[in-house]
Amino acid sequence: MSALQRIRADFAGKRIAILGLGREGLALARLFSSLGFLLLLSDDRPLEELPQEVRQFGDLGAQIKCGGLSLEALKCDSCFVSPGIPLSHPVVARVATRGIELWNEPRFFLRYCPAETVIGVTGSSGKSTTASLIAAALRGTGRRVYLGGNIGRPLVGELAHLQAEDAVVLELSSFQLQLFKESPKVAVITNIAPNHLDRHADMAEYIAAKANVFRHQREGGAVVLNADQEVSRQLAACAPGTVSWFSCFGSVPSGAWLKGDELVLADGTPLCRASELKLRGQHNLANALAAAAACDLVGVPPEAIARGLTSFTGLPHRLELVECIDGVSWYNDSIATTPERSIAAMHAFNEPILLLAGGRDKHLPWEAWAEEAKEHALGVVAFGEAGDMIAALLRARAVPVQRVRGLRDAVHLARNLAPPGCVVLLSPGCASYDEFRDFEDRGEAFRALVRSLRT
Ligand code: UMA
Repeated sequence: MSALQRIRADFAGKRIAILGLGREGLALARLFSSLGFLLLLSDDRPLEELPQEVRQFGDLGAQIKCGGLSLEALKCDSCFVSPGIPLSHPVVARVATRGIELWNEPRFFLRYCPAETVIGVTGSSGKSTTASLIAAALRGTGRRVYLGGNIGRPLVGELAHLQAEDAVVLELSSFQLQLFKESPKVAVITNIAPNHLDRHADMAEYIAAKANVFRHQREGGAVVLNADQEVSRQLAACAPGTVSWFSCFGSVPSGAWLKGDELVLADGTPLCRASELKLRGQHNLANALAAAAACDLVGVPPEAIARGLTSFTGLPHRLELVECIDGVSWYNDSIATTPERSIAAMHAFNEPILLLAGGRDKHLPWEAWAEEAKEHALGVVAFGEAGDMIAALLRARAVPVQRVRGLRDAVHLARNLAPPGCVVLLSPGCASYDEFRDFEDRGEAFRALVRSLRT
């Protein structure tokens, strides 16, 4: 049976609620609507603020309830929840207590995906880069590769085209993994550090969600873990399949590690030199090793792994060089929505750094970040909701800091403060939602602001 036939059979006669009409919700609505299912589409935002496409589903017979998630969901048989909606949302919580099964787009995709090679990548940071590196190496083998998930591309729409011999690389967030009852055959956890503690009850719940990427694996499953982190090493104990490792600091029994300046497989097979990678920073070395270990597990030859790693030039909003103006290099690292990631970004430069930090804090610890800023930054411009908190921490350590309102003011002040030879680094350590739609919107605004400095 094809994937679509299986979906038709499993969901026959069921009424489906889709809560949250963003990228995932709309992709699901397209699929289910094309298969003729009865749909309820609902969102907390009013209809006027949602894409025009939502109305078209109404014309096709879907029930549309916007301006508040609808309790009509309680009358449905299956409920799909967008990752942006907390499971503690009163409507979602009521649906769950009613015993209605909660799904999300990647969980559903995984259930029906016909591809034999599926690699799920999660972690607190580096997931998109690692997933992209794996996809680049796999493409080098001539296979058709689908890269999607949290990286911004729901893949349910591809279920009709996917073949058993295709490869899928799926980036997965803790919000998505929370609902998983199956795991991809090959899983990667890049690292674990505090993140999203405004959404998860505590670190234990966050780690448990991440562990779903391998916890439900069956025989033949494998997970790649970070040997350099105690919290990751501990996860090996609950792996049902085999465990492979990556390390920047020592050899590993299987997987990939950094031997001097060379990335090698566990058996000593050389891949490439660290200096051949086009990505900056120690954290990207770790991402490359994680990708190499995953590729090795699915049989990508070492030459193809090396080609993938050394040809990849990076993703937007991740240590992305925007402009060099009057000897100052402006970098967009808007993806850094945690202090931990902002620290990793500071470590990627030898040049003096003027750091732009702030936005909406996610209830994360900032002490270590402030110590690193003292070490690595010649100054900080603090902006957004968290600006006062950040400024206070830095002043207590005598780090030069100036507080401004938003990103626009931060860029204009940085223009005046940054000496030639310096890097201005937007690596905010916070979520963007106080000022922007998401980190991409913030990164694009930053690019535009920086480019406007030229005129
Ligand atoms: N909504 C409600 N009520 C709420 C919250 C949201 O109705 O309480 C509605 C919103 O009004 C919106 C809809 O839900 O219309 C969809 O919101 P969403 O944010 O879940 O949106 P999607 O466009 O489906 O994007 C999601 C992921 N978003 C989040 O996890 C918040 C995207 O990850 C992902 O790329 C996309 O699915 C495809 O899988 C973004 C992200 O920030 C980039 N991820 C976090 C991260 O990487 O740290 C986890």
